Amino acid sequence: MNAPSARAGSRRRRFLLLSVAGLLVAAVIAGWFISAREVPGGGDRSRGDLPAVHPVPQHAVSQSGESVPLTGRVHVVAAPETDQPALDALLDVIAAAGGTAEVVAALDKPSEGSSAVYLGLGGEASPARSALRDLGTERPEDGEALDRAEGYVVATGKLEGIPTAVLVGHDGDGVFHSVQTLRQLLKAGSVPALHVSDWPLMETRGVIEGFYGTPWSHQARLDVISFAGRQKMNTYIYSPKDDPLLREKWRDLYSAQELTELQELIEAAEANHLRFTYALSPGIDVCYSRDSDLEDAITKLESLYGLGVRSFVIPLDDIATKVQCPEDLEEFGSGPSNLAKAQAGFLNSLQERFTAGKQDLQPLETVPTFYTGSGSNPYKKQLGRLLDPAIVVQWTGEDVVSHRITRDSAQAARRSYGREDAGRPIVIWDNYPVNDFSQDHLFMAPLIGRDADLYQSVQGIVTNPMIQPYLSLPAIFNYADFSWNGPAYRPQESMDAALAQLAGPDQQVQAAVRAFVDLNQDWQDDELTPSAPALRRDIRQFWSDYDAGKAPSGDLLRRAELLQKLPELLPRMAEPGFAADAEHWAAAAAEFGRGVEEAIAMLEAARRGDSESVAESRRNVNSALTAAGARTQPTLALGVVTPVFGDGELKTFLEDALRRAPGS
Ligand code: LTM
Repeated sequence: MNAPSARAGSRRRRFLLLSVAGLLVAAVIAGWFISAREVPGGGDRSRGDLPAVHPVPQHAVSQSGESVPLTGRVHVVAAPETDQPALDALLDVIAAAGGTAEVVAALDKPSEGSSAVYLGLGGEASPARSALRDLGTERPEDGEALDRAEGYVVATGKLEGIPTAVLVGHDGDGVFHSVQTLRQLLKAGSVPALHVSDWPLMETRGVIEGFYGTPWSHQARLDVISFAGRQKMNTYIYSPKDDPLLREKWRDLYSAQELTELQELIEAAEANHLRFTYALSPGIDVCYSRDSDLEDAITKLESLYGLGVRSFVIPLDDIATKVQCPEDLEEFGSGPSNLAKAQAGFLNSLQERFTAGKQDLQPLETVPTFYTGSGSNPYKKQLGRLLDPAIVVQWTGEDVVSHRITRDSAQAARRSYGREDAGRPIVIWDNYPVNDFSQDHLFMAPLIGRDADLYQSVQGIVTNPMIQPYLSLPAIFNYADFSWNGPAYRPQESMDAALAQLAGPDQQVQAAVRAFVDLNQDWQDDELTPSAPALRRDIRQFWSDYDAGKAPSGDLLRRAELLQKLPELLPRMAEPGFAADAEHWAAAAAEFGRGVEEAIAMLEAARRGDSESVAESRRNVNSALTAAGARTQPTLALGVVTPVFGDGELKTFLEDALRRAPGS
């Protein structure tokens, strides 16, 4: 769907749109020395009193034994080839805990009162793996964790007489992830006695900056990459629709300044164990059979390869659905599947001429022009038959914006883009929480409606976020949780954890963030994301008290007071970018908060028969309504728009109050 039609169709789509005894017996049978409970297969919620970890690990148990303090002297035992970002992250964690780290290649004479952390690969000969064996706490799941890509184990115990934590990864990614888990497990600067065996269920987990509208700033990209890395995602796809050098001017090469910024992003992605995927979208005016266009595409991709990019996608979405140039028409005819023939030829040639000989590239990906639905059509049939089977397809679900994505539908989609006997690997391009088609709205409800076992049908999932990068972080957190361990994903739990992390420790700030997010739940009228549930509850209670002639509970008034403080409280969040992105919505919410307070005062004055106060409050409610309706949010192509909240509950409340107060 192209931008204007996506926008025009926006409002239209609103409508289309385990017993403890049993476990102990099992543990004894297995010879595990554990004191905690666990639900296998990712249901990691009864892990004794271990701190919550997101994404939820496949297996995590608390154990009897000592915790490992990171507050004093800590020997970090790491072989020289240990992944540097993982080592840096570990040193950060120790410093934040108040400890002093000393990095050594082997632990000869640990000083008294010190602790040790082993960090490294899980190969049989590695010091970290030997340390894990020496702890004597290995569990059956460790084998799987250390066999699977990105898997890792975190275990604690005593070695050489000192408290020791061992962090072992299958590969560099796994080593890095183990540190991210450790970071969340600390309790008062110590690692509790535990054993975690973990791995991701989806191979591709990430963010696709793939929306229309103002592209993210360089700093925002760096921040999102760092956030995604901490949440164990592994992919960032650079595909902003309004970067002309990706689409309209796809043939043009980058300037030195642009190359420097791209280089920084590529390095940041590497340092956070993310794949930087570059998306070149030539479909607007490419002539698929013209050699010079193929050469131009190869030259552009080579320029990015030279910078260190090792993953590429050729998105062919939102373009003409038939070939355009005379050469293509002559070569592929004008039938309905001519586009698929032309695109398959172009992509296969890129695969042969650009990919061939480069051993370090990820499989090439594409977004077909028909990227939705699981049914077949002449285009998909032809593409499935002709396109190199190694090329991965990105797919958005049954719709462009898919409210539900099921395992069966993804299976059918795999088949529809593949050869008759075999499906094709697909990555879900998930159009949530993207708001380019509704730029006056924010979509901040937790990710819902995706089958927990989707990982069995797809290679991965990437979220297409909102134009506001920092307001997209909660959803990105949800996607990280869902894609790592779908069966353990609980939308609200994940969202609560995300908001707590982004807000930081201040309780008042946390309450402000929750109140703000509550106002922005409504995802195109989806029944699983009801609009402003907490506000609605307070409003309902208010009117019920009012109609019964009772004194109101005060919840609505407290909420109104909190909304008025949003512009002051949101900038105190641990993540300052959130407040900057939210600025105009927060200001409008504050005006609505003022209006609600005035409306309550107006209704109380009316009860007392104080007509002068009613009149004054009425004026104030009206001025709040006008101020809240101001056009303040700049957009790229739509001018300045009014920030809108959910289904307009605040506005409706004020209008109802004005109508019900005498003298209207
Ligand atoms: O979804 C795809 C493959 N393409 C575009 C996106 O760029 C856009 O962000 C979304 C939402 O408007 N719709 C699309 O069609």
